[in-house]
Amino acid sequence: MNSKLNVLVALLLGVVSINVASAADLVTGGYAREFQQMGMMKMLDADGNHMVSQAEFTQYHTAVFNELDKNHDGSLDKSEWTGTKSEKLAMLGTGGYLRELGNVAMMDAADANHDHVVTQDEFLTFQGKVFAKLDTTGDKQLDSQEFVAKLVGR
Ligand SMILES: [Ca+2]
Ligand SMILES: [Ca+2]
Ligand SMILES: [Ca+2]
Repeated sequence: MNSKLNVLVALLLGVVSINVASAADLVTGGYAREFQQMGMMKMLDADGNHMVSQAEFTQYHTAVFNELDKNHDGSLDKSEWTGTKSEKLAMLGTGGYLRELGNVAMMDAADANHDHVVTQDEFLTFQGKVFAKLDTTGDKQLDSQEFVAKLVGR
């Protein structure tokens, strides 16, 4: 009886966690809100043509990664992810954006193999998914409408 109950509880918990995972969006609502701003788009649009190309998106996030990676070992641990941001990094994004990026929930989202560090590869792959989700026309360019389009469901 007891073990049956345990199995039932485990099943229920399993169902709940699966539901949470499948309903979860790529990024947190706070991150989407702070990232999808025209001010942020300007920072990503390196050549100033009012479009953010996939190359610009990757270049930007490579720069962010390099600034987060304080000990330059090619991966971000929790203290680097959530820690105080360098002055150079503060130039790369708004305070709101950097605060939301520094959330543990965002680190978990980017940490594809769940080893509690985010490698540059994981970070850029994750950001590539964000780009793909925003690039609804699939032309590897984000115009301002795509950039601010609803990224998080609900
Ligand atoms: Ca551009
Ligand atoms: Ca590091
Ligand atoms: Ca990892």
